[in-house]
Amino acid sequence: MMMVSGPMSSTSPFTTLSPSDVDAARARLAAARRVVALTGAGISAESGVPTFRGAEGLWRSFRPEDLATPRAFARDPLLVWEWYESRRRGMGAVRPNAGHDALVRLEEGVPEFLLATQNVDGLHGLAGSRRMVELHGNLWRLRCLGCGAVREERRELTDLPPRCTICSGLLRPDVVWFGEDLPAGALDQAFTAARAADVVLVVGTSSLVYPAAAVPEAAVSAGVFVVEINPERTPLSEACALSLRGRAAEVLPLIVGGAA
Ligand code: BJW
Ligand code: ZN
Repeated sequence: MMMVSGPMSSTSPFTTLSPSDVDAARARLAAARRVVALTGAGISAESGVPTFRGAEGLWRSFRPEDLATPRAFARDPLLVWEWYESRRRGMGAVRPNAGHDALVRLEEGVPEFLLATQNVDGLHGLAGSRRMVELHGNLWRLRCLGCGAVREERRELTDLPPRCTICSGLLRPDVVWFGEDLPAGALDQAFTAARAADVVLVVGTSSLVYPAAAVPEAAVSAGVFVVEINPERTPLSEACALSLRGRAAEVLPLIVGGAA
């Protein structure tokens, strides 16, 4: 069953993934009663969803301040909507991958579990995750700036910017932009669960965006066993108990087990 061996080709995600670290993570998870997973864009990378930072990231081609702030939306809602609609179209056909699926199996196997995702792509829900909070909202929901109504809309939006059918107010994507507060209940839940967990998994996030990045920091401070899964080093790598340098869709099935 052990797929990890010694040094492989330089492009292999397992190049620096040590078998003993994988074993240690697997043993910790097997014994854990309370587990929290914090995920970021990297877990969806292998489904074909672009990340934000890094060589292929969205912020290489687009400036966040032009597109992902309330001020940008107030200035030019059409421009912002065109960007979001092109991302929605690109994500319409993507499917969860083995990393999302492994977190569903993990949820089913531990008594207390919380998935806190920064992702807005909805792939965790599609995979079957249930005990979940979406810290940065969801791209498939629209929120009215006039009456506050929120509705799910997976169909292509043809008339941009979209308007509310109740009050004709401007609709916005129900996501969290820079400078905006995260859903308070969701963030509190993530902090509380992470501090009380036996194991916290931090998967596919650059650990640069706050306050989400403070969740595993709080767990480390509380003495929790924090495991990072990421092909790259991050500001969290040094502080956590294990940093598994590999791709989520390959490493998560190894440490969770139970894959078909
Ligand atoms: C793989 C992989 C594979 C690749 N497997 N891994 C302190 C200092 C300075 C500023 C701040 C501060 N505290 C707060 C702020 C402000 C700001 C912030 O954090 N800025 C930093 C960038 C410096 N935070 C906010 O504004 C937040 N709100 C807030 O703080 O409110 C209070 C407030 C009120 C008023 C004024 C000021 C503050 C809100 C943050 C909202 C973030 N929104 C976005 C967009 C969502 C909507 C959309 O999609 O359009 O959320 S930005 C973007 O970043 C998105 C992500 O959820 C978020 C995190 O990114 P993530 O997921 O980590 O992705 P990447 O691309 O960064 O990393 C991918 C990782 O995957 C990499 O490490 C790869 O190596 C790895 N990877 N392939 C595993 N196969
Ligand atoms: Zn409305």
